[in-house]
Amino acid sequence: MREKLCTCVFCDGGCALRVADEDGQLRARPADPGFPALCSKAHLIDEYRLHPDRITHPLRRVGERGSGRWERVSWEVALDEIAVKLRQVIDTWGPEALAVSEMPLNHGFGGITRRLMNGLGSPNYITALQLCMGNTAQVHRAVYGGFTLANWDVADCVVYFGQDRSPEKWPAEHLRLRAALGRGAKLVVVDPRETDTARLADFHLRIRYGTDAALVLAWIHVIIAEGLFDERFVEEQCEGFAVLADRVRPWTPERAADVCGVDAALIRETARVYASARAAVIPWGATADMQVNSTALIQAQCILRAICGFVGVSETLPALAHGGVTNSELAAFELISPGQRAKQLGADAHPLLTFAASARYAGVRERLGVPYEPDLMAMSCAADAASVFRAMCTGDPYPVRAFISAANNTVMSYANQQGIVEALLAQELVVVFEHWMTPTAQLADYVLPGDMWAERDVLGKPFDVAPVLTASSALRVPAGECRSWYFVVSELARRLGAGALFPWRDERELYDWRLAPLGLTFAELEERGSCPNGTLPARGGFATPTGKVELASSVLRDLGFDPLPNYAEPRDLGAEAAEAAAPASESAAAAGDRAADDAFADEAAAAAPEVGQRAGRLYPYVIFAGLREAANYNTNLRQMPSLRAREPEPCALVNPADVAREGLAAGAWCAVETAHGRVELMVRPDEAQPAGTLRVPHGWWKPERAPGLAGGLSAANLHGDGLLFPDDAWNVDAAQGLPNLRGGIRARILPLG
Ligand SMILES: Nc1nc2c(c(=O)[nH]1)N[C@H]1C(S)=C(S)[C@@H](COP(=O)(O)OP(=O)(O)OC[C@H]3O[C@@H](n4cnc5c(=O)[nH]c(N)nc54)[C@H](O)[C@@H]3O)O[C@H]1N2
Ligand SMILES: Nc1nc2c(c(=O)[nH]1)N[C@H]1C(S)=C(S)[C@@H](COP(=O)(O)OP(=O)(O)OC[C@H]3O[C@@H](n4cnc5c(=O)[nH]c(N)nc54)[C@H](O)[C@@H]3O)O[C@H]1N2
Ligand code: SF4
Ligand SMILES: [Mo]
Repeated sequence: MREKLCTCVFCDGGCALRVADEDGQLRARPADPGFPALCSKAHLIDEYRLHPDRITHPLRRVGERGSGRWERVSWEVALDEIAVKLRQVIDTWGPEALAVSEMPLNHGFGGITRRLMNGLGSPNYITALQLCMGNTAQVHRAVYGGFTLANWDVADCVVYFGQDRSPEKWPAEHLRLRAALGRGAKLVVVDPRETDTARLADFHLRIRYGTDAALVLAWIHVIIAEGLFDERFVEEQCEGFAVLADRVRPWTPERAADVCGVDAALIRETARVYASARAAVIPWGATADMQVNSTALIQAQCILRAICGFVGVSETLPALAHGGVTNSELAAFELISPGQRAKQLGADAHPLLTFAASARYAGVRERLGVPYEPDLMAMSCAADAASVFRAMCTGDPYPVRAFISAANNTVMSYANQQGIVEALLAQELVVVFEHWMTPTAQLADYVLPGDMWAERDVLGKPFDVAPVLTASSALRVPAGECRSWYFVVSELARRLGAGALFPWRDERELYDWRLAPLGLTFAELEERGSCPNGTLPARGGFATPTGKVELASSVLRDLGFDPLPNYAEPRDLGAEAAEAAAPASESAAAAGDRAADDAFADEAAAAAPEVGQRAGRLYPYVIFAGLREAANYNTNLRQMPSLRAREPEPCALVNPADVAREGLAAGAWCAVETAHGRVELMVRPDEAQPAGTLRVPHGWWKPERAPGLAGGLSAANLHGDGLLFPDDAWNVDAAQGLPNLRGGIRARILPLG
């Protein structure tokens, strides 16, 4: 095999690699020697491919769903039977009774799943990407008409909300951050934890979990009050400045200091640092995505960039792609009828990511001559996940009876894991496209074996906003009978009478068709590695309904929401109800225990005075899910021996003062309980974790444990962070419908014998 260029997707870092086969060993190097972004996981291609647990042929369930027993079937049999059942469901309940959750980054194909669903008439598409960047893109769109990206090459001030980058966690951005700091850029980190990244910061604001929106409102207050904004940009390009100024007037640094637990003088100083930078950036980060105030926070960040004049300077607003066929064009949204769009689940209550919001941009498309319906970051036309799971369980407002999970461990990648399990159990058909017998696959009727990134050719980044197209070449043949998602979708389409939607014999033919407008073939792109994509001509103005940067969003207003950002205190109604209902004696006993510990609590508070959290008596700790681990990726990679040795058990990070106060011990097992659920974790004392708060890890299940419901879905029912967080209306961002996993929810921690 000669050296090939490819893109690693062992995580969503998407590092560009140059891989050679040296005596049977694959050797991965950074594609650009001058930019050594790659982590240790990139070298595990064969360990992953040839892992004995990998599913390498189609499986059909034997016995009850979730019993953990399977038989091998041929692709023909599996696809025939799935198509027959899908046809039955669609004919009985309508196409909207089919829901899909997928992660296109993982299987390498954007657009094709939507193309089939649009052709069949189902609007009920969800993805875990909704919780991660996809929703950010929709808020950016409401403010600017597009999704801004930090321009690291010019940045002289970086503001991070919780991002913790390292050589093993998004190395490319870590390198860019290091380079910016090397040039003298200032770093402001807003994070309750003292992370490695926070240690590099000029200013570390140890904010109370879930209160970031209040901080940004105060920054805007200072910037307007002190006249630090870009008057010309505001005057010429923005609309809504007067109402914005009214909104932030009460948000003095003193008020935000009370809410956020950050010193008012520090809030003032950092506002000035940001506004007086030449080229400040607020790079995208997942922390803003999973809060009850997510829309308000992201909107306030967008406003900050705009009024300080950074849009188009350090914050790039890419034009929509048009040339090589984008995912949105491939998805062919014109195929789904208005009547079927209107049935999209959750769009009435939580419209921002749905067809209902997309419709608000029809006039913009006409004005700017956009020839297709942009599905910005694949997230402008999605259903509300919690509403889909509810309809799967209850049939309300109508039945959803068939579910496909494609390259997504659905059970573990939203809130309310218990509800998702119930939703899958209530289906007539569950199909999972996977590498492993994940907790989700354990609840399937058919598990279909997918190829992995080093076994397929991928035409990369044909997003609507991607300025480049990349080719990633297969390094090995697929293990066993593993096949691509294109094979599965096109074969199902053929069996469902929608074969005309997929006239391409295989993915390479599809890529040639997508590249034809650029006069390129996929083979030619493979030689080059990448090429620029075409873009729509700039016609002036922003792609918002008013053509301006909308500081007060007309889209949010028309959808029935506050057009301006505001801050609402995150609540835990479950914990509050439990505390109100607890017998006085129990509360008194709990209070008594704690009174005895008051000296200790004071000490802990003194150790981290700026991060005091507001918590109740039964559930005294504020929790957040996250702080990614170097040795795994979301719910994946825990079956890889070399990685598991580095991170063998799921750990709660607990401040040492709290470890002592709760009678816990390092390395001992504890239970973390919220009013919604319970998990078991190993105690890891951690000075960096503020007193009164707990970090619970994301995505832990144990592939070595017994599969099936009786075995607790390989310990997913023991460790999954989604067990702790409800998806009830009070714990989601109202406009987006997405759950809060970042503060607000409270927990208690108990030693386990
Ligand atoms: N090795 C490895 N790398 C990964 C991943 C992985 O699983 N493994 N996952 C990738 C993915 S999908 C993502 S999205 C990124 C996520 O990476 P990050 O954006 O770094 O997010 P997390 O690691 O979840 O959490 C980071 C910080 O957010 C802080 N935080 C929590 N709640 C709040 C809050 O309310 N406000 C503020 N200001 N801070 C808060 C936490 O204290 C924590 O320090 O990492 C990516 N990189
Ligand atoms: N409860 C909770 N939910 C969350 C988060 C959280 O912190 N807590 N984080 C959110 C975030 S930031 C993100 S990015 C998303 C992540 O959502 P996803 O990226 O969907 O991540 P996983 O849930 O780990 O599911 C990925 C699954 O795809 C499989 N897979 C990987 N590569 C391939 C492939 O090439 N082909 C096939 N067929 N399968 C493949 C893996 O085996 C794994 O089971 O989850 C979000 N959801
Ligand atoms: S950070 Fe590591 S695992 Fe993620 S894409 Fe880059 S090399 Fe692959
Ligand atoms: Mo993510």
